[in-house]
Amino acid sequence: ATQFGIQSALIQLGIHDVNEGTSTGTNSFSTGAILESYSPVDGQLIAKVKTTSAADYEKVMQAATEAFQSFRLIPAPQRGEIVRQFGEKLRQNKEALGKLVSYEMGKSLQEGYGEVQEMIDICDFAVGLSRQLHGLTMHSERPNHRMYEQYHSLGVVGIISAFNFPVAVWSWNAALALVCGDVCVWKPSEKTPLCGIACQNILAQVLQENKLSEGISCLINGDYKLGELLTKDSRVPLISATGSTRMGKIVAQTVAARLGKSLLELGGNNAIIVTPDADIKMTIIGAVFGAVGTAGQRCTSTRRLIIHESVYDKVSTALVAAYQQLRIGNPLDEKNHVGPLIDTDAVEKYNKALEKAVSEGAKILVNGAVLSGDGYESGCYVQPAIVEAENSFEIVQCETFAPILYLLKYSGTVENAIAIQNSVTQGLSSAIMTTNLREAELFLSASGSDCGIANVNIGTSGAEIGGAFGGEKETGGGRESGSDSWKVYMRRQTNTINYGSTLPLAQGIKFDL
Ligand code: UN1
Repeated sequence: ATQFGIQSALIQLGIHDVNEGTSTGTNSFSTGAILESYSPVDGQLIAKVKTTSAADYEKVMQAATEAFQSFRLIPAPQRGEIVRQFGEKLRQNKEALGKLVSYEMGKSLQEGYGEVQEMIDICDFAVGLSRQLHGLTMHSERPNHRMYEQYHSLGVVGIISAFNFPVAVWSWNAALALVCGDVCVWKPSEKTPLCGIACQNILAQVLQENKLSEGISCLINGDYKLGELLTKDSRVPLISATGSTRMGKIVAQTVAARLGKSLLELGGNNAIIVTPDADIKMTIIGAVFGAVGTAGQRCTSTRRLIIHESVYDKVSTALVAAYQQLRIGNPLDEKNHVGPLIDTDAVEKYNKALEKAVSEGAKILVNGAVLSGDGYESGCYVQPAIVEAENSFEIVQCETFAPILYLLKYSGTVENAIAIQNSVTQGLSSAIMTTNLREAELFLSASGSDCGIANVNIGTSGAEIGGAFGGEKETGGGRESGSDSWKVYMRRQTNTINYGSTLPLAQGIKFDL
């Protein structure tokens, strides 16, 4: 940890009591059991964290609900000013926070910085939005009536985030929720609690400087039981959860049972269709980054390549050659392309998936392996694998959070490829590589990709914050980040005003007394 400036990054981010247990948030409602955070980079203990007990949770929720009463009264553009200042602080802390993301989660340093850049971008977006929380006005069917709608703050937003984007996904939710006048309670993944503490410390500074209550943004650390408290809590009108489909189904049912709202961003099984007219060079770059970037641990990672038989050999040969160039190792060292998986459980799942693929009849084109020896002591580094498979294999239908790329062959027209692409339970991201306008437009049409994200001549991962992010089917249907995703963080009210001196009824109903 002394290498690559991690120690000074931790200090800059306010993570001091590494041995006693760093508090969860500066409001210190954290008296629960100690959680240890180990780095998948070198297997070292980074710091200990004091988790949130059930009693602490109650205090946090009281602080949040109380803070909401006044925060919702602050004009939206002034709330935007708070988010602007938060974006400024993120710019100042980009290097330290990016390093911590890389060290605690294991993604490459460039991707760690990229994640903080996504946070800065969403802050900028939210600042503009704070003056554009528009409703519509409608023409009333009654004389001397005016009708319009307005958006009001919703309340406490519960945010449950995953280890793979330990800071950005929270910020997509928090930046929008804050300009919308909501307060947030965030439960980060128990695999990346320090990233949560670092973000909380940065935002808490901004709140303090503006003499605002820290209840506006709260952090809770702990395991799924803490998540359960949050999802069952009727004081939380919206739960935004990112993670596995298994988790999402539990969250959705729990929140629905109390008729709360949920915003779900769950698993993907993302494919790139490679047509006979594809630009092969672009295809290889997009596919390799999509499959091995973040060690295959993005929701948007490329899992399947659906390649036309006429270009199959050319593409697979080029891919195998590209995989030979990959450097696997310490992600803080910028010469490496691929870092570790998050933990040894993930390594186990990677091994099991490869075994299952072989047992179903797959042919391995680039061997998977768990790396050992110098620099690989954490046991979390694996060799990205390429596997020739059939879409019908059970393992191809599942999302394995690891760098395993399945090559599938199609023949005939692009409709056949689209049918293969859509025949999985997930519906997050998709792409087509083609220079043929007809194929590209068909892919984006009503009979094309069934995913929330559909790209042309771009891979499946690396979306910008300006668009709505999310997907269909078992991906959960939620939309976060750009476009009009903000609407889910507010409650809509329809207002009709009669400025006449009679009371005409809608639908022409007569009711005379
Ligand atoms: C995720 O994996 O949960 O499009 C989010 C991307 C990133 C976000 C991924 N901007 O890959």
